[in-house]
Amino acid sequence: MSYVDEVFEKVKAKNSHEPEFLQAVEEVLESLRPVIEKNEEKFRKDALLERITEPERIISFRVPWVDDEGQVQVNRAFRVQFSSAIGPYKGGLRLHPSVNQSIIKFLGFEQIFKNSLTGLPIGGGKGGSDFDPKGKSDREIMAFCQSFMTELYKYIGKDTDVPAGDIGVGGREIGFLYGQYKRITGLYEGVLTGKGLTYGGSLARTEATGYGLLYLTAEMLKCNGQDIAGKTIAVSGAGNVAIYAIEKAQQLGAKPVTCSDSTGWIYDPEGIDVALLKEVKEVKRARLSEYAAARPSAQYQEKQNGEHGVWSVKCDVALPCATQNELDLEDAKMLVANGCQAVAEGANMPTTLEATEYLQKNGVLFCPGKAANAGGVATSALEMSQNSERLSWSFEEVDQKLQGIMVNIFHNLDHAAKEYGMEGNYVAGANIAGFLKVAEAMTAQGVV
Ligand code: NDP
Ligand code: 2IT
Repeated sequence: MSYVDEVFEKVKAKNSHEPEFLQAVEEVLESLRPVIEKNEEKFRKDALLERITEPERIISFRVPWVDDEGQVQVNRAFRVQFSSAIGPYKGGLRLHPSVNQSIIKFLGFEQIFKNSLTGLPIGGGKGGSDFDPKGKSDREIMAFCQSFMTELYKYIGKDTDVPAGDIGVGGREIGFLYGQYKRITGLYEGVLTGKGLTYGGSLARTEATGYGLLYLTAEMLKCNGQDIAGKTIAVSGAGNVAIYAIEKAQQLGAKPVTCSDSTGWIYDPEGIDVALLKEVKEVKRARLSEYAAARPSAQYQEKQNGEHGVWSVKCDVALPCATQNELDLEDAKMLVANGCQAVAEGANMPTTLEATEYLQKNGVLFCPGKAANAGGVATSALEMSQNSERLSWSFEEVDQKLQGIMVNIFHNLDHAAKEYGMEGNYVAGANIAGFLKVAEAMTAQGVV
């Protein structure tokens, strides 16, 4: 059996109850075949793939907090410190009822390669809890965040592990988490990114993931003889990534016509009104039905299982920006039938393996999340740099660095795909380019 197959069998046996983690590992290992085959005995002897697929550390803990009725609630929380080969653990915190160890491990595993692709010195980690922020008061959110940090602070620090936001964690939550870290430790340090601008945050971090997604998508189209300007875009999600993807798409002359949340989706043929979307989702924290109520051109559909949602809309480019496995094979068929030419993942692993394969086989340009959404974590690393030098850079300076990083990422994965004889396979290119740096660092540092 090849070393790659051997390791995947072991990973499956050890983690049979973690489907999302296995999905992420399968995709990466498949891509790495040509790299591993070149030097199979060395990789096997060093157990490099066994090490890279096993987290350095998983911390799991309970989070007790008191709700507004005086009732004690208990949630389960995780921090997976996956790989510190190229820098301190770095990755977001997710608050969503679906969070479990499989989800946090898949996210932490993806983060290793994503962070490597940014070219910046950050290792891979991820955390979160099954706490549901929906419908909670600000006081309840604060109570949860303070209790969460009261355990988490023991394992993080500006040079060891630097969490940030993800689903359900934005500026409000990062503020509460930061305040509690500072109170317990007495340290005013860059232990979290995505901070507010008054206490060490970076300009353009809020926009970075969505903007970065568009910078990369524009470059991918350009290198394939196309222009982002004039393209009709289907976007899913209505959170941090989706909102700023829509904003940047419009600035680049494209027309995003959809967005979605956990209750339904919007088709707005005149183009999404970003100011209204921000008002509904960022300020009021309301449902998308409120967007439709305020906008005559928009149609709202309740979410229904088995329907294609935003992927049923005719578009040139699709940007899934909500959550994992939200674009399946049937959705992919619909996109292809409707003439979609490119898919770039704003979310982490939003496209199933079958859907990815179908899109690639049908000539759709496909950029995986670990490359396409790396602008968020890259700008987090820029926030860490600013905190270290106790200076803050202008919006333009950060935005320009972000653009450079995204263009560079695309060329690196394009180059890696070509070098290994898989031209145009950006999934393989991203996994290979991300892996090579981490593998070299691991080898150099010996058996740790
Ligand atoms: P947010 O919490 O800001 O937004 C998530 C959006 O997706 C919301 O509109 C949410 O609906 C919608 N959604 C629909 N279905 C689901 C579901 N089943 N589970 C969770 N959300 C759902 O998160 P982000 O925009 O930050 O994250 C979106 C994706 O992008 C995630 O995959 C995340 O891992 C990834 N990502 C985020 C980065 C960042 O910097 N924030 C960086 C890189 C990747 P509703 O409004 O009803 O809650
Ligand atoms: O998935 C991701 O890359 C993020 N949620 C951002 C992580 C970070 O540390 O900024």
